[in-house]
Amino acid sequence: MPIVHADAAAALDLLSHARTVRCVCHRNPDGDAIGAMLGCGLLLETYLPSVKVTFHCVDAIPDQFHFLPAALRVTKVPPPPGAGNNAMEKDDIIIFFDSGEPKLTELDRSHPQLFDGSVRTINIDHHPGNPHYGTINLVAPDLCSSCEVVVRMAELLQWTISADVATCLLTGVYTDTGGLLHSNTTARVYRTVAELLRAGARRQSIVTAIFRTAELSTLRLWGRVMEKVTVTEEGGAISAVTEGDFRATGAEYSALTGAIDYVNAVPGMRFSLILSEREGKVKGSLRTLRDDVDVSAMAGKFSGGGHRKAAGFALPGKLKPEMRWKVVDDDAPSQLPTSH
Ligand SMILES: [Mn+2]
Repeated sequence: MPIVHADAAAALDLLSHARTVRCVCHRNPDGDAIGAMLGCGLLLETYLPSVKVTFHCVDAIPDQFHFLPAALRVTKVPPPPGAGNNAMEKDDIIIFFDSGEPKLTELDRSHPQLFDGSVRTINIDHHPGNPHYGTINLVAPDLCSSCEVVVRMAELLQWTISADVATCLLTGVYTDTGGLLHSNTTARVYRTVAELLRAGARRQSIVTAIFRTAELSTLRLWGRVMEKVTVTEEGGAISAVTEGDFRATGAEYSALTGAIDYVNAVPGMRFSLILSEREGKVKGSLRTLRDDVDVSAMAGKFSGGGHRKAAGFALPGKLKPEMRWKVVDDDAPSQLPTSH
């Protein structure tokens, strides 16, 4: 369902009666989660000046996004609703950004009141499986990013986007489309980009920070990923990163983001996969360039999910390498017995 004027008006009605609006994005925040949260929060500060806006995420904002306006205002979890000096007030409103399901905020256990209807919430997202857990849901799976949802909301409310807000929102459009390269880059996305540039979005700062800057430790981690790519009989390009690789290179887990697009570049593959060990879990990131392969269904077999062309899963355990060797004799008419 596309977002219509009534949705934006209902959100505005809720927000304009709030004392504090607490903006929350998902764990391991990416450019879209951060950009949508900051961009929307800054818009609210302009158009609803009597409302106090705060920003929250369970995980720290990665350094590469610190150039965004208000990035340094993001704090950890919001106070729980209920009694006490710093408690969340009953007229506080929560806005969730880019969180396809409650558990991605990691507040579902510590703050269950945010999901059982006792606190009023707005759910701004673009993931297809979003179960509409908010009091008001601005969920548009046809849009490339949550940032594009915020652009749409501003359009419907006839709010003008400032250069600062445009910079936040263009960041999410860029990161969720892989720099306007993924298949979700529709004609509409180019129009959104044009609007944000016209509003003064600092495109070069985004390109430099997101696509043209990499820590030495990241490059070394990526080196290990590329070196270990193998190709399976099922047409998968697969690589793996162990805790040892993270330790030896000094790279953070988040440094792996983006490496999958290079593994996915091996010609003729049906899909690509990077497995990574993280604190007793193995995370899998899946990509495909093909229309006849659905990697979200593959991820689903391991209790994961995502989109048809980009998906992921996490399993408890660690990685164990397996080497296979085959003996062949070039001169012999038939193959020798195979040994593993
Ligand atoms: Mn997103």
